[in-house]
Amino acid sequence: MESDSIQIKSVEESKISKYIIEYTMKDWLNIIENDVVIVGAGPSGMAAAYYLAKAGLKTVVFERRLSFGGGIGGGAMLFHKIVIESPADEILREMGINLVKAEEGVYIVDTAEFMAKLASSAISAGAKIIHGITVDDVIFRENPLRVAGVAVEWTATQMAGLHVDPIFISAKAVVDATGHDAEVISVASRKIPDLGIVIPGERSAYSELAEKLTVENTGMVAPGLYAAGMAVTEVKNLPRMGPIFGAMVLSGKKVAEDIIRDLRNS
Ligand code: 48H
Ligand code: FE2
Repeated sequence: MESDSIQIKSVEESKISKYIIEYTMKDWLNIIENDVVIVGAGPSGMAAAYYLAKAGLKTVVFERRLSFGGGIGGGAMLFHKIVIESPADEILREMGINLVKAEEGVYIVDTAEFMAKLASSAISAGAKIIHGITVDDVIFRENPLRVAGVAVEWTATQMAGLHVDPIFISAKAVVDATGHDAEVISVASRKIPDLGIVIPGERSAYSELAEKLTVENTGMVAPGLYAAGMAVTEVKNLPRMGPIFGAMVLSGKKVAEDIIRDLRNS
């Protein structure tokens, strides 16, 4: 089966395997210690990753699924448009995302473009995004009491229901950007009661109030542990807002600014 038209360099199977294992392990050895670990590659997590990496902080994002965007892809009831309100449009413009003006300060965005360019912006800024990994616990330290990293496991291992111990990843700051369930803060609240985290859960929809409150309440929930995006509404008993995503990227930006400030001061 020879063809003279296309010349593709041939690589042996064993060499392909060797390269994949070698270069994957190089990355894993590099991401064992970080400035910031972000859990979840949804809109808040990726916006946070973009600003943290842009500020020169070593940032890794662990995402359970094999995709980017979290709830963006589902839009509202699977419709492929979402609504963005000012001043979040400035963040999207910075990432080259097209906005269609519906009225003053209100813009419409395509979900596919939003997901792709958010991820591309975070990666180009220097953030590492690793798919197929579930964060199922945190690491903590005493004197002073603080969260110092996360425990990670293959999502596939969890889905198979196998008992496999995780590996540990250290970070100066951990961001829970897991969305409505605030999974990382929940586990820290349950397993480290001394942190004093109480999770009252989110409220029903009140869009006009929800976005402002979510952004304002974004930030540290315990030393070393931060909330962004819908995790904030869950932890602070705030109303949900429905399929408007401005607050998610503004929350990601705010958590990044808080962490940059806190790490500089520590
Ligand atoms: C690894 C995990 C884990 C884990 C979850 O849900 P998301 O899109 O989160 P946000 O907060 O950035 O955005 C919320 C938005 O999508 C939304 O739901 C809105 C605005 N709702 C308003 C309303 O009224 O309903 O993304 C979270 C990501 C997902 O990709 C998950 O797969 C991932 O985090 N994830 N990854 N380890 N333990 N838990
Ligand atoms: Fe939602």
